Amino acid sequence: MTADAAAAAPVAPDGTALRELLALAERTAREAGALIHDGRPSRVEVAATKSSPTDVVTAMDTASEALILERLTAARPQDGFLGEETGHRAGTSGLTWVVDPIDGTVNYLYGIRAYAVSIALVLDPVRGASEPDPASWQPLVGCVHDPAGAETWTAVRGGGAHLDGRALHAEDGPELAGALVATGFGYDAARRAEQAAVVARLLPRVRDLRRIGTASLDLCAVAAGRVDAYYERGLKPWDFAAALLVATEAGAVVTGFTGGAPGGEGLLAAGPALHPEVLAALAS
Ligand code: LIP
Repeated sequence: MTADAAAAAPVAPDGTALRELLALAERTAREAGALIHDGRPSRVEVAATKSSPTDVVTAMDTASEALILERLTAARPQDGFLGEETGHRAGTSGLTWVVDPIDGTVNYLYGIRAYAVSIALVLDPVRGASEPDPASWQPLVGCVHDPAGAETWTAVRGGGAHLDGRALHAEDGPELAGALVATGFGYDAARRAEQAAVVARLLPRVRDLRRIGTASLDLCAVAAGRVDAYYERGLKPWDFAAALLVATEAGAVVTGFTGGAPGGEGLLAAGPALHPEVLAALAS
């Protein structure tokens, strides 16, 4: 690497090259992906439920997060950790790993081959003992590993997004009537009724809808042009932390439903030309 390139290479506040941190995230995601994919029993049992009887946890969710936590804290004990199954533990570096050990748990439970391991590292400008907030954090590196599809999505802040090493460039997007739009639904019955009403209004106005069941893969699909847009309300930070960076580094626009920062109240990702049309359609 030339001196100019080294000088331009993005680094974390502690001076670590972001590409080195991405390599750690990817290595760990691949190992966890092999655990859940190769070790998937013929009949997956529900180990527990969370927000509702359909919001399930399997033993593999727990095992995957334990492996990821062990690898990341062994390599970087100074960083914070926020995982879907074990919650938040503060660090001292101002950096936090945000982890979904199996995104698409219901797909995994049923044997539907659309689930992923999602690992992101975010800079928390607030820097404190509290959980990092998607409204203020800065994702630095992200890795979404799809073990069933044998695809790995990666991104570095300011360094672009890649699918299996190939650069990703999100398209501008078609007009609304020609758009293939992905979405997802919550685990709460009342919220699902609201979300069904939105679908009923949107479906006649677009090409078609897709419900893949894995937010991280939905966002990566926008980055790769496999869908034209993706929206969902009720996501958790670990669902989108890594794939949000993949989508934005590929050139997609990712906001909330009122145009601000994306988060649990709403996330919309689309190409730059299509994004305002979908935003307006959701607002109406
Ligand atoms: C899932 C998301 C999906 C959403 C599901 C669930 P999980 O995450 O990836 O987009 O529609 O309700 O939240 O629970 O499988 O990690």
